[in-house]
Amino acid sequence: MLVDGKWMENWKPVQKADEKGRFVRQVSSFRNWITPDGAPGPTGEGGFAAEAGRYRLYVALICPWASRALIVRKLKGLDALIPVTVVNPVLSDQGWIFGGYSGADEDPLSGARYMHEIYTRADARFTGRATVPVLWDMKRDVMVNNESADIVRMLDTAFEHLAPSDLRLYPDDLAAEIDALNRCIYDLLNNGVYKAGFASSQMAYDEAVEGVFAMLDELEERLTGDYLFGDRLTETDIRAFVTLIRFDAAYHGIFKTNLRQIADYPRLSAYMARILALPGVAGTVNMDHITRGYYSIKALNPTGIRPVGPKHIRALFDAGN
Ligand SMILES: N[C@@H](CCC(=O)N[C@@H](CS)C(=O)NCC(=O)O)C(=O)O
Repeated sequence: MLVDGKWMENWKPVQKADEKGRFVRQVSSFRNWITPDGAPGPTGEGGFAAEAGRYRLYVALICPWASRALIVRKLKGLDALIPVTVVNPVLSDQGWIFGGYSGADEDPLSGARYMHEIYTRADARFTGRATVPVLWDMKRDVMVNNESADIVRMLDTAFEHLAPSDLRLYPDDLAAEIDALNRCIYDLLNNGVYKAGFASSQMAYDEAVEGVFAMLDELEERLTGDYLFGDRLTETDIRAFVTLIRFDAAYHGIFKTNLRQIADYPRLSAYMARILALPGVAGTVNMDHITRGYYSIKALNPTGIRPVGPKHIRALFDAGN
């Protein structure tokens, strides 16, 4: 991680643990919002008006948080307005690195080698982990935001005048329910799999795995319609999807969340396939980056060997995902 703008030590996957060995994720620190006219958003400062070609999204295709921003960019038809840079799926000793892998880009802005250079460009004395996604303002040359939950929300509304869309992923009438379900899905499932994978005590692992499968069971029960809120696709579906699509291919093995697979849940499997079939979504899912990335986490898999299965995941590879 960076301390006072300097890279301090070799990259380690566990960001922080509590006294019982539970994985603790870092809180994001750049929290400005793009808005239609540059007025301040719910957090941070103003001055970030929606403009075509002004902002760049840095992502890793292995990363579920980055992927949710990427999916929303697609679904809202913002590809032409917001260019994307994809990092190498394999974390280096200095965190995310640019280029050097099929489907990974060089940094087009500053020719940076590591993602942490993007952070020190934003704040020369930055302390923390250099995470993706990052939304960068190429006009002011500053970081707008590095929290995917915020990025998802601003992409839902800020560019409406430039790219009109009927899709509203966080509609007012569902806001409270979306927030409540997001909280459970984040804690037990999205971050729950990481808590299982990076637990440093049996107790922390057991607790996390119990939460993961309790949440999956609950979602399976709930899914009587096409989406979690009936027939309307919302950001909650995108949040669930990014973990479901990685589950059998990566988490079930590398994070040991192996009580069941998504393939064992009929409704969740159909739901995942439904979202994958939405226009543009399949293009954001890169099974090679996902499996290569997770299975190269040295602390969990020192040899870096990628498993050949499970078999049903091969179909996703073969479909070009
Ligand atoms: N709160 C952030 C979390 C992002 C995050 O943890 N990203 C991981 C990849 S999945 C990362 O970049 N980790 C690099 C590191 O911790 O050094 C968000 O949702 O945007």
